[in-house]
Amino acid sequence: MSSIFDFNREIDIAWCPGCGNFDILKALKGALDDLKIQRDQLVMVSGIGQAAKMPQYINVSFFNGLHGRSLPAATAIKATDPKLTVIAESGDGCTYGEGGNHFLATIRRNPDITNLVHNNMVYGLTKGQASPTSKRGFKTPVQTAGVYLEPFNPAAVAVAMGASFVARAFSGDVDKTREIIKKAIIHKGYSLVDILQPCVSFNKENNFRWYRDNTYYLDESWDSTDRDKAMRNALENNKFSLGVIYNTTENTVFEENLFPQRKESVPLYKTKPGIDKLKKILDSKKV
Ligand SMILES: Cc1ncc(C[n+]2csc(CCOP(=O)(O)OP(=O)(O)O)c2C)c(N)n1
Ligand code: SF4
Repeated sequence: MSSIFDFNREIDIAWCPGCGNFDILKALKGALDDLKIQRDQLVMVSGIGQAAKMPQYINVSFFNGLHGRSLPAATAIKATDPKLTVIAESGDGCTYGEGGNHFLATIRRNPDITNLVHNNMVYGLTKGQASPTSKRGFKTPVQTAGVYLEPFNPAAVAVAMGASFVARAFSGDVDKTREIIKKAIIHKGYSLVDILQPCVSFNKENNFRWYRDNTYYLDESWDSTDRDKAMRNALENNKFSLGVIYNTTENTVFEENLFPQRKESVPLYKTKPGIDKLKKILDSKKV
């Protein structure tokens, strides 16, 4: 199906044939179309990596930041014009490794942005080193005896830090991922969607079959507003749950709490500088 986010010309996509990133691209475009988001209402932001190429394959305005730095840029863009839909999209290494501190700070700030993390449990772009989410024992050309660390648990960290929306998806299920992405975009506040994604070239262990065998969907009766249950669910280490694990609307939204927005609710770049007021303040400090 065509999308307003398609380019009207052939584009060169650098992902390997069979890569899970293609399905995420499909799911995201479908979600944006379903929500009838217009091209001039959306800004995408990414870091560095295979997943971080995503905004370049969608016909939209985007900002490609440094490795791990998509979230502060996305937060600033949203604060500048709160009417925009802002999506930050990157890999597990970029978001939880290089961008780990920004991940924590963004959860605390709770800007109304959507964070899609392509979690392939490996560094794809740099050819297969372990990422923070690589499983214990995962062997790579660098970790030749296998990773000895416990994997980083994004959902548990996000729930523990008080994230307002925490979900997990599997790229192999395009329609279900599309629905989860829609919920994340609609949610007011920071939304994390950790999307399990096979890297067919550099992670032969966590392949499509492995993800199918090691995931299950939360059922209809799941109460995603119960934080204690969400925490226990996120800490489960036998199988990964899929769906919205936790959400709340009780947290203050970052950009709504910014002084200029509270007063005038217009994009920062459109606010008047108030030279008279500034002059008065400066004059009052003169000795
Ligand atoms: C500060 C910094 N450290 C390391 C790198 C090298 N680097 C580029 S991409 C990448 C890994 C990307 O992995 P991930 O975020 O998991 O995305 P994927 O490529 O798997 O989609 C690394 C380590 C860099 N560009 N900048
Ligand atoms: S290296 Fe892995 S993540 Fe990168 S495009 Fe190929 S399959 Fe996808």
